[in-house]
Parts: sequence; C-alpha cells; structure tokens
Amino acid sequence: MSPDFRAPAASLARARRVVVLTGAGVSAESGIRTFRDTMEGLWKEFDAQKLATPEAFAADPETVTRWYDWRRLGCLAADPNPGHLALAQMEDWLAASGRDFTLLTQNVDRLHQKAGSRNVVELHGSIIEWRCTRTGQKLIPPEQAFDQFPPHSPFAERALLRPDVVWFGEPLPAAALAAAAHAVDSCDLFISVGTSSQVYPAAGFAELALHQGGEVIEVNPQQTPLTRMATWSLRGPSGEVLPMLLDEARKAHV
Ligand code: BV8
Repeated sequence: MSPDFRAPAASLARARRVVVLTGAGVSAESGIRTFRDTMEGLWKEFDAQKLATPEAFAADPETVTRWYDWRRLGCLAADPNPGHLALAQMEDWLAASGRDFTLLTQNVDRLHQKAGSRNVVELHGSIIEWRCTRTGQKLIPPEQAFDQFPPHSPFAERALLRPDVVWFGEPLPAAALAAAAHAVDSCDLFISVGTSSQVYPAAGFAELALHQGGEVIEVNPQQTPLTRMATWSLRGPSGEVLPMLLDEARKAHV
C-alpha cells in the first residue's frame, strides 16, 4: 500500500524553513552500498565500524586506505538517483517562494552536490577529498586508484594522506555542527531520509526539531528508532517517495 502523502505534503507546502537529513539509504538506489552493507566481497571479514576509526588507520593504514580508495572510486562512478534529484528540486522550489532549505548529509559520496543541491552540510566529511596527516592540507586525488597504499602526502615528509571523513570517535567539523544546530533550532519541518538513526550526534537532530515545535517526516523502507517519534513515517525507497512527496506539496501550495 503506498503511503498517504496528503498530510506530510501539506506540511511541506506550508513550511517556511525545511531541514533534510540524509543517510546512506538515499544513495542505495545509486548503487552505493549502505555503510553496513559495504562489507561484502574482499571486505566481508572486516567490520565497517572498526575500520572507520583513527585506531584502525594507525594500526593498519594500508588496509584502511585501500578500503576507502575502493569506496571513493565507487562514489565517483555513481550517478544521483531520483531521490537526490527531488531534494535538489525541493530546494529550488522552496527558494522560489523565499523559503529556507538546509540539507544535512551523513554521506561522504557528494552525490547531493552532483544532483545540484546547493546548501549542503557534510556532517561526516567527504571521501572525495583526502588530507595530509601532518599539515591537514586537503586535495582531490585524480579519478583513478592510488598507485601506492597507504598514499604518501605531497605536503610534508613522512606524512600520509587520509580520507577527509569523520571517523567514529572523531568530532564532527565545528562549522558543520554549528550550521546543523542553527538550522534544526529554527526549522518548522525536518525530513529524515535513508538513515538508520543510530549514529550520533546526527541521529539526535530529529528529536531536537520535535522539541522546538517542528514536525518530522521519516522516509525509509524500514522502521528505525525515529519511527515512533516521527509525525509521519513514509515506508518506501527515497527514490520513489521523495518525488511523490514533492509533487503532492506543489499541488497543495497555492
Ligand atoms: C562523536 C563517515 C564525539 C565515515 C560515519 C565512543 C567515543 C566517541 C564517540 C562515541 C563512542 N561511542 C559512541 C559514540 C558516538 C558515535 C556513535 O554514534 N556511535 C554509534 C555506533 C552508537 N559517534 C561518533 O563517534 C561521532 N563522533 O561522537 O565525537 C567527540 C567529541 C569531541 C572529541 C572527540 C569525540 C562520529 C560519527 C561519524 C562516523 N562516520 N561515516 C565513512 O563513511 O566511512 S558514520 C556512517 O555510519 C555513515 O555516515 C552513517 O551515518 C552511519 C550509519 O551507516 P549506514 O547504516 O549504512 O547508513 P545509515 O545509518 O544511514 O542506514 C542505512 C539506512 O538506509 C537504513 O535505515 C535502511 O533501511 C535505509 N535504506 C536502505 N535503502 C533505502 C533506504 N532508505 C531510503 N531509500 C532506500 N532506497
């Protein structure tokens, strides 16, 4: 049974300030495996949550950088799907009537930017950029595999390059956190898309939105810890649900 879009679409039609949070699920229909599903094939004996840590990088920089370079090339080869495109169109549609839109993403694949989204806050960094372990200087590597692992930094002697992502146990970038807090504090609608709502602090934003009086729409084929709190939970893939939600909101917005 397809979800009933009328009430959530009416909320989007009247919202003045919209915040969207995306997780790996929004990129699933672009062929990018979600964080937990990444561990297949040659990576099946590894645990993503253990590899995505500074401790793993310190202990085995070759394995960690091979895993990230393999994922980076997959992200570069991927195209935005209708869910990414609907979010870019939603931003344009809201802007055309003077309304605010902020896209908070936990994803590191830059597919939102490829789809045309402009106000994107990368909460967990980006796999497309890498940085020097000694100076912090960043670069975008060429679109082919590194020729040595771990890759050496061009910015300093005896330094390596690491992906510019936020690992477990690392703080989120201060500017991203501040932008997220500002947007969530004042939003009247928060749309959580394709996230298992288990990784903090991102998983806490929906509840903050509810506490300050905002409404929350969840888009996910599965239930999550957010489902029972959400104002509406639309059970389906984001590539189908988001275009339909936006279409219904356009009809309702007079
Ligand atoms: C922090 C980038 C504090 C890397 C990621 C001990 C020490 C310190 C912190 C902690 C600690 N113990 C716990 C914590 C907090 C920790 C945390 O939350 N842990 C969890 C496991 C409990 N958080 C942190 O460590 C954060 N930092 O707290 O720092 C601090 C402060 C000061 C000083 C020092 C420290 C940092 C967290 C960021 C980690 N990096 N990614 C990389 O990508 O490799 S998180 C990574 O996993 C993803 O970004 C994502 O956010 C998360 C989950 O991944 P997935 O499961 O794949 O994705 P998702 O959750 O989005 O689930 C997929 C969903 O999609 C599912 O619900 C599925 O149903 C749905 N879906 C599937 N198909 C579709 C779909 N939906 C829609 N359409 C579809 N077609």
